[in-house]
Amino acid sequence: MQFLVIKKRSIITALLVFAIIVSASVWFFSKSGSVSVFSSSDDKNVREIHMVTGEYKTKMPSGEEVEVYRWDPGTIFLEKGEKVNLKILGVMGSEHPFYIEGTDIKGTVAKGEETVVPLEFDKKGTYQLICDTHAHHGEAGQMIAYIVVK
Ligand SMILES: [Cu+2]
Repeated sequence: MQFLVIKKRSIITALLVFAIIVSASVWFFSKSGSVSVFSSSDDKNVREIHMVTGEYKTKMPSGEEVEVYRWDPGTIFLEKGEKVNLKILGVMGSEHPFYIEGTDIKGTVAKGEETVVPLEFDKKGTYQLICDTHAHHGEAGQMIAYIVVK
């Protein structure tokens, strides 16, 4: 009898501990689940592509100084209908006002700042990300990145 009582108590204790662990973990997982839903339900479906503004500078055999700016990477690939946040960090050059050919997308990348460009294309093709500053100056190189939508 004595033995049984102890056993019952320990069963009850074990059940209580079990119930506490279960409810704690349910609370924890539902909470962590809702946190990720609130903070990044979209982010999970939105891929990030990071880009920087770079610069090449050299002296040609003629002695002429040549300086070109570029988006780096110079080519990025997207699936048709895919959502991507293109995050461009301004590193070289003070300002790069840009547009994406064939879209309404335009903006500016400033030195030391990150510009986030949400992308989603419903047509396949190659879209040019063009920096307005360097496109028309007849400089050695235009500042163009290619967005390839497959
Ligand atoms: Cu530029």
